[in-house]
Amino acid sequence: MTSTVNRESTAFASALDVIAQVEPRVAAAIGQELTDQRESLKLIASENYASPAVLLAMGNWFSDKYAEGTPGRRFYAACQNVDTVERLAAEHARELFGAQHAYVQPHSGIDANLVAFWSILAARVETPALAAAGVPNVDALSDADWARVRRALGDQRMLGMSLDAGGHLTHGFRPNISGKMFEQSSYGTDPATGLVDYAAVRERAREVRPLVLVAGYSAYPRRIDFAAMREIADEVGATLMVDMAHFAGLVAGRVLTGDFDPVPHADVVTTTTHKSLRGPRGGMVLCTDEFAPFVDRGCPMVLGGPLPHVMAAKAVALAEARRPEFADYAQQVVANARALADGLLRRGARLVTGGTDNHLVLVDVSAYGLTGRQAEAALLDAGLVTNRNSVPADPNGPWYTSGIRLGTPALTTRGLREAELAEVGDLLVDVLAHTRPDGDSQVRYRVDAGVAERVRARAAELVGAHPLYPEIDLTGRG
Ligand code: DSN
Repeated sequence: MTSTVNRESTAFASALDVIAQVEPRVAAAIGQELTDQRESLKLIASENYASPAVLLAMGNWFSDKYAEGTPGRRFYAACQNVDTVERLAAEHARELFGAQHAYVQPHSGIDANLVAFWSILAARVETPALAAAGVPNVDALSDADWARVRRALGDQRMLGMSLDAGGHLTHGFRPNISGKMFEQSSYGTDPATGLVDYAAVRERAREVRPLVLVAGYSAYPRRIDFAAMREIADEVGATLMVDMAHFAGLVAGRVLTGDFDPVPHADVVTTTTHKSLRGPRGGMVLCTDEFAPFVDRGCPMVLGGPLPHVMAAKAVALAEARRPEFADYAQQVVANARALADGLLRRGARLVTGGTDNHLVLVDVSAYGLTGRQAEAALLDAGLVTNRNSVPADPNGPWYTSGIRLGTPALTTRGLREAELAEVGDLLVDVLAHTRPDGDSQVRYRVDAGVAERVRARAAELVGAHPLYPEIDLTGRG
């Protein structure tokens, strides 16, 4: 055992002992979560495993600080150390992504998108209205002018990828506040290929003339041409916003470059920090200088007080992502996703778009007579953790769905490689091909118990060969 092993084991074991003195059931649940994560074969495309340094950066007294405002301009006293970590996180983000400005306070992807939407409204609707009225801020507007500005703010359009094509709820859909802020229109994918058809997006943008054109996805297994999206946005006078929550790690690791890197092309880029970027659970906004003053007002405009302990962890994660080994990781994530897709295709699985060129794969399980909900549950019985997802033109809607979304960021962090991911493809098909709906239920199913047992055992061997957090040994803890 090296001294690093001793240090990290000691840190986590001591933390659990301290927690157990107050509420042992919480300490036990935290310990059990490590055991469960170690034992499961996780294919959830939006999850990962943050490093011990990232995890430890969150468990401290930064949690006790209020820090509304931005570094150097706080509404609370004694924020000098929060300023240090927020500045560090923003600096790492700017350097890593080549962005003009970074705002690291959002607590999640939804929050980051809300900051982006309000910033775009503020920059492109409110500010021109103030200039036209000849006043410096909204407080100086007459009641009649303010009523006009509010109507203008509420009268804007957003164009984003449809949900069943892989778009995200926060891109203007009604169950999310964005769908109540904007009149939403969407673009889909080509029914024959499943790919984004940029000519069709242009056509749609010409019809809709949106204030905001959104590019980005949570279930599209291909790259997006952001240079093409920029051209479309420019043609119709839209602001281009990219939600790179899913693929931020691939941008950071220089797998997505040139036309496929959103940062040089978009006005505003949002992301989470915990998916392929492998940081703490949180969000972030990158933007051009034009939007920076508006983005920096995210708290208190739409965000609650910043979480300084999470900003500290973001700084650590972004520092990690600037290391050369993170680029190797990002390359491997994509190589593993290709191997997984190839393994599935060899066994005759039907994949949306026929494959992948990012970190995720979308399997259409209607080919096995299953809903996504049945497939997800049967795979879980066999020790394979996935999540159901709509496919384009999904007849089963967003709850039952017809798809299973798979991703490789987590398994790649564990160290699995192409041959193992190809075998995971085999295991997935073994289970799906031996699962049947129970009657006409969209929920109940029957899975061949022998197959599920065999797959579970093999899945355990595969992850057992790549221990999760090998540097953390909690055995013998009090
Ligand atoms: N929940 C995330 C995902 O799974 O893709 C996106 O919000």
